[in-house]
Amino acid sequence: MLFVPEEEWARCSDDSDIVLEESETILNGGAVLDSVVKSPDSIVVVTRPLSRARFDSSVGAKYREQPVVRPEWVVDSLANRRLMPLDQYRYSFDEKKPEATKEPAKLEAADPHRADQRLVGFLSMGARGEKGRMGEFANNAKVVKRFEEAIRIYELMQFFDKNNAFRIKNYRLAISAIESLDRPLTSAQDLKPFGLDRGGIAQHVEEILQTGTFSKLETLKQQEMADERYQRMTQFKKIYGVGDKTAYRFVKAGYKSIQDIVHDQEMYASLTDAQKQGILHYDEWNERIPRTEVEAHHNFVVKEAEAIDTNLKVMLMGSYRRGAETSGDIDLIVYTEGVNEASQVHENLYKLTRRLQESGFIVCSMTEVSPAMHKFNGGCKLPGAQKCRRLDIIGIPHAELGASTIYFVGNDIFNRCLRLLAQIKGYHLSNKGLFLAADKSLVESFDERKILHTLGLDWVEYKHRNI
Ligand code: 8DG
Ligand code: MG
Repeated sequence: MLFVPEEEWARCSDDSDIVLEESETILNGGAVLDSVVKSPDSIVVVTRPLSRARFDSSVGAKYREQPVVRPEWVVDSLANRRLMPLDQYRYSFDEKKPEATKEPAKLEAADPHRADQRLVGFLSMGARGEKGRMGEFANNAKVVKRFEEAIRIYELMQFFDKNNAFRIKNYRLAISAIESLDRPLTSAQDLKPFGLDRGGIAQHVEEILQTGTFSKLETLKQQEMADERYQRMTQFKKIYGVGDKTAYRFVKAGYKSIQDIVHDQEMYASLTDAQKQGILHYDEWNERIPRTEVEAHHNFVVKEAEAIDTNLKVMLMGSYRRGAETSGDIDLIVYTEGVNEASQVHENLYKLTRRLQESGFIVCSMTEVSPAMHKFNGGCKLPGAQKCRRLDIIGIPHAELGASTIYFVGNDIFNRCLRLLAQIKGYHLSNKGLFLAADKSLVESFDERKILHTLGLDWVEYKHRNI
């Protein structure tokens, strides 16, 4: 069972955080791990067959009034990056089947509506499939894009004027409805099943479809341009390590520029090390890094690693591995062939980090550099280069190469879908490996293909993991 706090789903639209991990398995051998449940308003997702009696005796008292849905809702919400309308996904409790099975769920006869099969389809070719439909669904995409833009501006305004919550919710509902349509949008009448064929949303849909323009959005854009506070929010949120709350603190304090933050000694002292570095490297860290430069950084680290130990391997991960022309940062995995013991793994990462610091390549660090370190987050510069780039390194046991690669190649939506698929099938997937959910025994951690295969997937090319 998963618990998905509704407000977290509401935030999916800005792609900042879909918190499936944070609200993971609650029913664990019959014990309810209440502390994991973030909010009693959560939507309850039943991932294994469950009887009403079992539900009532475990979490029913707290969640009786909350929507209980099938995992297809999560699948479709992740695929669309939107909170889908709940009605068509309601869970009907299974009174016959026992739910406590120690075996991973077996695939039954093909049923295109089953969540696991839909996930397999989505993960194997979902991204390509969706893109292929874009032409035919151009009007749907056009309306969604305009509504998304309106939501973005309303969300900015929301910090200063709380009157827009219902508008944001209405636009989100409309987007969910449009994205769940299985045919091209031709008029607001198509949204009748969702009760959106009348009222403001219907008018906006008609206007966009008939004229290609959206006058409300134009007004909102003008309001955004006219109000400096909104622009400052956007500017401050681009500081590495700064989220909505801190950005709002800066705007409320009256800062107009990044320099204003630095000049307020008290405020500056209250910031985290990462935020301070984010301020220092504001321009550089907001720039995308060309693919060839990512490769140059990798080559540099590989040479330094070889100088320490020829068995110390460095692999590029992240968006680079998914074929991106530019990357936001440089993501590296480091392991030593045949080394799996944690203390040794940490020690080797430490040796490499120290060497990179001494050579002047690493110029700043946001994590403690010590013989117990398991990751490094900081900044680096190639010899003779002007620009500092963001660098993330994780040190892993060799035996976990496959699971770590899946995790660090991403993207995060691909990972979340994969973890959900694992859960539906009675497994638990993390960056450490694929485990049986029932007894936590390891199924596979080294071989990426085997992990995918166990979950019912053929090999998924990295470039097809941009979902
Ligand atoms: P970019 O740097 O070019 O912007 O894209 P990226 O390489 O895909 O993103 P990243 O922020 O560098 O993260 C690398 C991978 O880590 C990402 O593709 C998937 C994995 N990852 C998760 N969950 C999360 C998460 O919550 N935050 C981040 N930053 N990465 C995550 O699976
Ligand atoms: Mg990256």
